[in-house]
Amino acid sequence: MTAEDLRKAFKRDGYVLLRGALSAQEVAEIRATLPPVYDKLTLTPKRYMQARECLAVPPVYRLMAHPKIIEACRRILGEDLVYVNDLVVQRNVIPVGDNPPHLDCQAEFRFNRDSRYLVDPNFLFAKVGVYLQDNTEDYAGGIDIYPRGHRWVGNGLFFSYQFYKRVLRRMFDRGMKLLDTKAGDVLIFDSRLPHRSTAATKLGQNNYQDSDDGAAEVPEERAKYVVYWEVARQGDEVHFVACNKARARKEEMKRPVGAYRPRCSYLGLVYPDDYPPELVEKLDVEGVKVFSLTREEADPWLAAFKEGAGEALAAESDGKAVPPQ
Ligand SMILES: O=C(O)CCC(=O)C(=O)O
Repeated sequence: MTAEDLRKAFKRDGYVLLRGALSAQEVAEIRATLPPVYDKLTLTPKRYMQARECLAVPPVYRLMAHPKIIEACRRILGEDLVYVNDLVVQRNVIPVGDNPPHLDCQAEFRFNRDSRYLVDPNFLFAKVGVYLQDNTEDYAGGIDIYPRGHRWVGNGLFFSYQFYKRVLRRMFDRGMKLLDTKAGDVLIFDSRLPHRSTAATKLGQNNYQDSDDGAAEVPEERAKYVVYWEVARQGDEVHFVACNKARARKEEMKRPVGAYRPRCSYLGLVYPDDYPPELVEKLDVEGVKVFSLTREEADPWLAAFKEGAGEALAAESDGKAVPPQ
């Protein structure tokens, strides 16, 4: 597909699926690396490896510099690419029971004072997902989407969070379709595309997304591993970051030390200093930038991540985002 075709497909469908972007060998190598790393994680729940831990695992962080992924991102988003290193590996994030769809940008309606950028036809912000197993109905392995649902936001009809909750989410719920991803596929999807984790018919009711209960029900060879991070046209990342700061203050500061704090984890990382030199070099060659706070700005987030010393940050705000400086 030409760059023009890929960009058109992304705009029309809200996503682009790169079939077989990773070889079977690449998938096997990453999958083999993950269980011992997860075993050593002290954070709970053990379903999420956060940005800081991901940067210690070469087969994981090297994905950000994967030539096929960068090439596709560039074709879709243009030359001025920026990554937001909200890098995470999710393990067995498989819901049971109520499983409403969500949009990755939905919190921006609540936390950002002005969310009109979301209806700008040129706004480009997406998530990259690398799937390390097939998406099946028994143990799941990927996501369901509402095809072309991103247009509900993009055309201005999604004007409030309340409207989303009361009307649109119900409509999306009825039209969700399993996306038939295979191990090694990479999905690049618009932050406005409705999606949810695919449910698994083999798992019982004690498999909760936000705890470790039930994870043992999934045999390791069928374990669901997905690597995600964000990518934007340079400049369009600022809104996501502003929202993340507000969410971290409001939601993550209340969690105990050692709990899941993905936003504090990546906000506390300074690029390029805190990154593996091998990754920095590759991204430099490819011309991919990485969003980062300065050391001075990042340190309080690092402290909040490591020591739970987030009181000062939490007190700074009532949870409402301010426009980024
Ligand atoms: O289960 C998955 O892979 C998707 C999780 C999800 O919806 C998200 O991270 O936004």
